[in-house]
Amino acid sequence: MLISVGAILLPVRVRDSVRRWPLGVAALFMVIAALLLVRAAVPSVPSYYIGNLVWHDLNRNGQQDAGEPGLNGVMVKAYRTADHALLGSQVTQNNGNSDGAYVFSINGVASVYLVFDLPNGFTFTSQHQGTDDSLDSDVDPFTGRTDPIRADPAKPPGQAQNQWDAGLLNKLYERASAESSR
Ligand SMILES: [Ca+2]
Ligand SMILES: [Ca+2]
Repeated sequence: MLISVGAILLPVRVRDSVRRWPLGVAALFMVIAALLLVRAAVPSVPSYYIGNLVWHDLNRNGQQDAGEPGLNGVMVKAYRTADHALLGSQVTQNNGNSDGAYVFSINGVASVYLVFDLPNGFTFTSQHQGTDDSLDSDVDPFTGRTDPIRADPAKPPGQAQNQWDAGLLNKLYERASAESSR
């Protein structure tokens, strides 16, 4: 079927599509703009480091004190909080400054938690003692697990979170100390 548009004769389908295409283009631009806005509104996850110490809590107070040594050879595992997927593992070692050190580099994962494997003869010290997070133990003594750890949005990418430590007690050491003090 042909209709007259001014002096132009066009098929109805062509005429309709010509009339509607500006709306189609506008809608396409709106969709693209909306996608760009959504992308801009969703913050990317900054990279961060988690560390850094497993130590022997000699006086059993749940805090790092002068003279309490780091413990090498302890397995530390990092899991993604969302689905409990294992992201990686570390064995504590001397990092040039201290025994008992570990570090994880986290990229693109919003939240993780750590699990510390107890060596034979050891138990975990009390969790969250005192007011200084850089000196306390962050491990649940019953599960060996930390709370979820997230990047600090106020800090730039590559930030270090070195306050995630684990204090261990040694039953044999405690017994020997108690007997020697009698
Ligand atoms: Ca201590
Ligand atoms: Ca801590």
